[in-house]
Amino acid sequence: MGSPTFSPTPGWLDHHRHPSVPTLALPPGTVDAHCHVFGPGVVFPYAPERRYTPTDAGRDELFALRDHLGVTRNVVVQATCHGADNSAMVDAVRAAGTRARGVATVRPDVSAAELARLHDAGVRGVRFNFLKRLVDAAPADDLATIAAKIAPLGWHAVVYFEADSLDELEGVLGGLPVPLVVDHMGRPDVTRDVDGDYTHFLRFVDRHDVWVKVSCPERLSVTGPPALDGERDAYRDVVPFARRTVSEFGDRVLWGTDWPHPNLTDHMPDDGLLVDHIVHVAPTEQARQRLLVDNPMRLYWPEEAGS
Ligand code: 0GY
Repeated sequence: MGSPTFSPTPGWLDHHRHPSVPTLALPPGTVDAHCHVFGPGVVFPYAPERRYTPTDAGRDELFALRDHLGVTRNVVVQATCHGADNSAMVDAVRAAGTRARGVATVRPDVSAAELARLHDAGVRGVRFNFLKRLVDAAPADDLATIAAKIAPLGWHAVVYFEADSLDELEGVLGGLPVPLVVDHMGRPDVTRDVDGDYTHFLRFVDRHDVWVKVSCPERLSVTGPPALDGERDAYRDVVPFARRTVSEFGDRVLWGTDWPHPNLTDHMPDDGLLVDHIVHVAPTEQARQRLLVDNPMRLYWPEEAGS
């Protein structure tokens, strides 16, 4: 049988092939704590149950972007298009050596031996995706079972949900025996006032010592990227949300590119611009050191973080 070939979902937007060089010099040791690899499908076939088929974006391209942006390490997060087959992610993490960690997707019947194999490869968390457009079944029932299995390994749960699911999910998420990391600030509606519904999320973060990725301005923004070529100031409407999160929870925030940016429909961000966006979110050197280096090191490389 030949290797499978895949065509991207019609209308799929490809990742930026020539991102700009950021103006911001990232602090040494910067971690991109949210990125993915897609395939290549011929080597790592996409999952039959996937909701989209991306353009291939493999590990070598990810490592090239890492070096181009001045990033030191990556956390490669399993994407739904690969289902619970973690092969592409594990291959990338292994190939990066000490410069990457992984976040896997597993099923509730995952064996201790499989978890040990993933740990050995560099996996430190499991992702639970609650977006109906990305997965068939909401994984709420699986969460407690899987969390009990990963707790002894010192792993955490990464959860992706939309703001209006928070009330429904808090009962499940609040009682887990593992640290909780929320993707993309819990996807707030950034057209609303930052002092409105978003404080509900912030209090949830406070109550349960949640870690927050202040990522994906390009996905949350309504005002969008710069209108003019060469302008570096983008996604202004997201800034109050990200900045407030960084200011209230400076020691539990993480940053990531979300490369290769699946499922965007209106534009593809310039990854160099996403780096420059960080100065608006974390305006001081001290805040950036925590966001980009100290916090992700504590979560993903605690043995090197020193405390
Ligand atoms: C993201 C966002 C998305 C997709 C996935 O695993 C995925 O397919 O996470 C999305 O479509 O919003 O974080 O990459």
